[in-house]
Amino acid sequence: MTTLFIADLHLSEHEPAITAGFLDFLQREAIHADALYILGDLFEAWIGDDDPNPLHTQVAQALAELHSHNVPCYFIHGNRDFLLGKRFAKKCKMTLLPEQLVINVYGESVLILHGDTLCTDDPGYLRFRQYMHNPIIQAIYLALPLFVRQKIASKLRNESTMTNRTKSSVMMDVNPLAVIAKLKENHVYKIIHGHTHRPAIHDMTIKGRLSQRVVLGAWHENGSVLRIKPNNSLELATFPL
Ligand code: LP5
Ligand code: MN
Repeated sequence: MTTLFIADLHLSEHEPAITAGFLDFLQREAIHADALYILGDLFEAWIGDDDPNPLHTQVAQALAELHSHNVPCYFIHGNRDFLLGKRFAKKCKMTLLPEQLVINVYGESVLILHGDTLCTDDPGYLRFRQYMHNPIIQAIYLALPLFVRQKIASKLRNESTMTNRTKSSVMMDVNPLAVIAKLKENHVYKIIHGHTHRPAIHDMTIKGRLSQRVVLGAWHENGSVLRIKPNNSLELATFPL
């Protein structure tokens, strides 16, 4: 019995080894789990559920396979795939969750989220995020022809890669005070997120009690997964793809 958490796979047709590693992970491990939580950025960039990319069909079929083995799969949007919608989620037979949620994992309350909203030292990004999450802007974007959407997505990805080079390491990480505030607001002592690509288990003390922040790793040469067992033990593992 294990509950699995992953994030930041950034799947794309240009990285077939990561896709192959993910499909293998689903077959080998996730299919035996109690549940799989995907905490955002499953895809490199999502431009709409109507994108006929064959990679998406392949991933949807593999995720739907979990459902047929009674393994529920849950998804929280990341900053790359925030447009992933109900139509694709239905194909994957996965449940779309709100941007942050307290879940019960073997009797313990755990807050899960992608992690970008904790980067409060980067107000420029948070403004950009607010703009990208505006429903009117999203509706206009989704009404554009696919090739235009693809062009805009590539432009945004390039801009992001360029501006990230100019940002400090502190700015690119979560803000520790924002983390503590989030834990307190939600009355939890455990938080799991991705986004920063800095896998670690951080111990903290909140209201005199041990508290933990788990950061999931991005998938590059290796895959990364957090396993929680019924005794609430945490194992943050990497494995070759
Ligand atoms: O993603 P990553 O790891 O590179 O960096 C993120 C932040 N960047 C982003 C941008 C995404 O990578 C782009 C995703 C495209 C998705 C598909 C298109 C959907 C379009 C929908 C329209 C409604 O999230 C980056 C953070 C970093 O994480 C660490 O937290 O720093 O933030 C930025 O790069 C934002 C910049 O700081 C500010 C904004 C630059 C504005 C560029 C405008 C270009 C306009 C072009 C329009 C055609
Ligand atoms: Mn991210």
